[in-house]
Amino acid sequence: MHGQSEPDPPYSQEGQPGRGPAALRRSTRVVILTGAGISAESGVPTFRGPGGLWRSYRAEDLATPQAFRRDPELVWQWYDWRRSVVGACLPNAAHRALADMERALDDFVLVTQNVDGLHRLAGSRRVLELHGNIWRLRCTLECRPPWDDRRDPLPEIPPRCPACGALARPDVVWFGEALPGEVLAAAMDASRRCALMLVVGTSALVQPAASLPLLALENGAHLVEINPQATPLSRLAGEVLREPAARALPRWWAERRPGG
Ligand code: BJW
Ligand code: ZN
Repeated sequence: MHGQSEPDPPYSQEGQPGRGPAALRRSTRVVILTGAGISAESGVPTFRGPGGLWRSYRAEDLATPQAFRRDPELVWQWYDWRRSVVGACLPNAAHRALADMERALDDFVLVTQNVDGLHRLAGSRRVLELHGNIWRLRCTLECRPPWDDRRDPLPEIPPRCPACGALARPDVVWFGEALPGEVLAAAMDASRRCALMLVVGTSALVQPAASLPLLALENGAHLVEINPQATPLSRLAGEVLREPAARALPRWWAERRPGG
């Protein structure tokens, strides 16, 4: 699906009729934005849509600072359960294709809204985690930097800061909280600079992540969406693959991998 006014994809100039798209250049500036859908085929539940977490739980009861102040034990039980679910999941072919993309391209930035850590597990080195990481905890009094804790289940609910004994919280971004400033700034900068942005498995409803593709478009980038369902971005994308990520992304990449 090609929007009429979209610029040509960065690879079309080299494409030969009837032979499909040509390879990207190593130097093509690429940004990837991923959401929960990329991990769906690994077994991680998404938030919205069929089987999504927000079908069974209210976001306001669990993913806000108010909810945590009201009932830290309830919030932690939910996160402990989600850690056990994610801990049993492995990266899929879409995560692996992105790790390979990082190795094959010189200017590649992977931005994720996911907190599951599966991109790193697949071999991605540089990942901008906009919404934090479910395997990291932080002290509510901020007496020390956040720390990794992969214990599953956690031995104590709610967990405490090992340094000062205050309540610990998951190092994730809840509704109404600011995203980590440097991470967001780097994601915005990369989005403005890129020639090609791939948006994979996000409903594109949650701000400010959902605005990154708009920054890319404003600066003339080609936008590709991989998602079985339509999103607010679909009509803006120059290319839409209405398929699950683990099928579409490895194929998209294999057809465009430089020198291969
Ligand atoms: C597949 C697939 C397959 C299925 N293959 N695809 C402007 C306008 C309106 C509201 C706001 C605004 N600016 C800010 C707000 C408020 C709010 C917001 O955006 N609300 C909207 C929902 C209305 N934003 C915030 O509050 C943010 N903070 C903020 O802006 O702060 C400002 C501030 C500044 C200074 C000081 C103080 C404040 C924070 C947002 C935090 C989001 N947190 C969560 C939870 C993280 C922790 C946890 O995991 O528990 O992040 S909510 C949840 O949504 C999670 C996700 O990262 C995020 C996005 O979801 P995602 O990834 O898109 O998943 P789904 O489920 O929605 O979609 C999955 C998609 O996959 C679907 O499209 C499927 O079709 C597809 N799919 N299978 C490919 N196999
Ligand atoms: Zn502390």
